[in-house]
Amino acid sequence: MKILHTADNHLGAPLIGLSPQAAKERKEELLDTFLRTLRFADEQGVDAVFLCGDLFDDAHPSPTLLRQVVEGIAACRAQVFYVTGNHDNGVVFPFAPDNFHRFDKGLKSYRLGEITVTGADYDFVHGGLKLPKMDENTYNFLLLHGDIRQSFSTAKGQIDLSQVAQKNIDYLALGHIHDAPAPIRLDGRGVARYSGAPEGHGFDECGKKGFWLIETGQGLRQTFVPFALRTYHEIDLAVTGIKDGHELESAVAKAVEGLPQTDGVKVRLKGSVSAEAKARIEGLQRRLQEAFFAAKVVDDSLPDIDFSAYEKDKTIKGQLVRLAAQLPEGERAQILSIAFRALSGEDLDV
Ligand SMILES: [Mn+2]
Repeated sequence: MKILHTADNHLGAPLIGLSPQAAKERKEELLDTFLRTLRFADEQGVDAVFLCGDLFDDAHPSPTLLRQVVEGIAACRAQVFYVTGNHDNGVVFPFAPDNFHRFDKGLKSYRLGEITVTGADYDFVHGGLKLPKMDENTYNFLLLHGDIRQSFSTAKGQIDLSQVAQKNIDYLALGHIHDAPAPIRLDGRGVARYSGAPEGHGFDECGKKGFWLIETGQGLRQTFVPFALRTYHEIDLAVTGIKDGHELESAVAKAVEGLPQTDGVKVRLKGSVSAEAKARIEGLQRRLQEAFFAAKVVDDSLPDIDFSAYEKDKTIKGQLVRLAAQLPEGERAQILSIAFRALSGEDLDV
């Protein structure tokens, strides 16, 4: 059997940080990716689709959006299982197609061939979650939206690892974390996985996005399927030694070379750079924004100051430079930069 695990689609999200035009476009893309996912499931002969919460960005999606989602589900041949998340908890569907199975506040299980699908909506996810031991002779899937933790917590949305271990779970399909980090081992039998958001929602969600395709057989074969229409990229750029704005511009151009212009790019400047080059950053960001779907330059660089010129000064700056001589090289420039900026009356946020 084949199973598709997705979550955190956040349909209808306002996508703050993008221009109104780009936000509108991106909003349509999130829905498009969800509907494409259902069509992909059919093409691949998927038997069950898991929607693990935050399908919508809030519990009151527009009637049009709801209708498009329900129609997409109804047209899909797979059985579709849905648990709510912290964003869409309490959402009301206009009608439920025959292949749509929504979990409510108590635990509920469905048997589908050799798999058992158990789940509960977000209201039920908390430290008190009590799971029965599942039938060891089927593949057991559990669907929840929340944050899995090693330590016990009674907070809502938090799942304590000991609540889900030793229950014969093969795969705990999670939503909530928008990255898809490595699986978390539950016990000798099963794993927990976040699917991650299928599309990045902004510069804090960089890298490959998609969903998991799972196949039963000798155990569970799990394949990540990159599926996003656009990717947000984060690039660290070492700027030490760059003398002027022109050089900085070439370095940035080289760093983003080859990236699709339909993607988003965030360039983070690191190291120390001349004041002249720093003055060009705003213009640089504007040009990147024209070239890419979205762009941002984050300036984490320090001003390039020749501290040795102060070594003999009978000033506070001179004294600081002499004191800092015993610090390791990397730290010295950083600490002195902060101290010099403070001395020139800048408000510092360190
Ligand atoms: Mn989410």
